[in-house]
Amino acid sequence: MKPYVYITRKLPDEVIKPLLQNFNVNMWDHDDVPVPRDILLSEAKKADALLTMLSDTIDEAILTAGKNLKVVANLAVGFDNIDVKAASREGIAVCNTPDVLTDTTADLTFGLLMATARRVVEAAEFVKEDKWKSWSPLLLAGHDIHHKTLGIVGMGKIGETVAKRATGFEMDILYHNRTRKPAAEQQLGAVYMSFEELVEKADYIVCLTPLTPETKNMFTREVFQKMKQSAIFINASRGPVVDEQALYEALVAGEIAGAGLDVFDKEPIDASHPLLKLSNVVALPHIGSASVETRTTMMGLCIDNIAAVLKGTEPKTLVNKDWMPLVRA
Ligand code: 8YV
Repeated sequence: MKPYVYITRKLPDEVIKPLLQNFNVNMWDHDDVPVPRDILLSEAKKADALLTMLSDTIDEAILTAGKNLKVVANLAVGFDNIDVKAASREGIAVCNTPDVLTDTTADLTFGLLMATARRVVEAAEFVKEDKWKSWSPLLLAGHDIHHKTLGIVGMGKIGETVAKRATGFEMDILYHNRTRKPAAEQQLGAVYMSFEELVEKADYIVCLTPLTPETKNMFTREVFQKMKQSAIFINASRGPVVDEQALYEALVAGEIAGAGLDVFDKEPIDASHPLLKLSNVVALPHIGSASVETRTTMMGLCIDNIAAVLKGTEPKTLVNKDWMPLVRA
């Protein structure tokens, strides 16, 4: 019997083709809703491999139920939806999609910063809604990006690539990270500082840190109050890194000038959410890595990782470096 691969979202035929020769493949065939928990659980019980998305919670219950499960390949660089420790304990490889999405996510992050600072979305709606009746000097005037100070919180690969983009705009670059990044300091002139100092000094604060117990809710009301009143906050990492209520209150109180958000506490965010009512908020549906080229490459990488593990070899992008495949009956 061929090993069984379950994919939690419909992927294009040409992407899954390489799997079909050696594996039985089944997919959750509805683009508009994530796979329900009970179906995920029953599929995990049968599957040798799962190809998952960020919206699938792959917790201990799913992992221990997967008696044949050998690999979970997540279509994302982040893996905060997966209990990696439990996976290691169960001998299940966890794979992600780093590197291939770095440039694309940095492009979107920088674009979101530009859109928010220069009020691009508001201005585009203004034209389409037939509100453009005359010209005035400060009509939809935003703020400059060039020569301003960019503060990057989370200087991983995406953070460094955003910093690279910023050098083209002759920005001063500040960063905060768990570890110092000598290459970014030497090559991009990025200046390391504490989180507290960074949020006070930066004109634009870009959050790119992974979601961990340490980063959860790190942007509190107090943090927003420390920012300049002209500051713009960009989040392209994970929603729960921010206290969303605090962000809303800071925006309404004029403690910061705007926010560009690609991620939210609860995704998809409800359209009635108060944050979405604010004209100085640009909201996107978590599209950081969403270019056709990059998503196709990410899907291919997941497929390659699954094929590698099911063949008994090491996958290209393994998260749990302590993974030891169990010999399963
Ligand atoms: C994912 C992301 O594509 O890679 C990540 O961690 O957040 C995005 O690039 C998206 O979450 C879909 O799973």
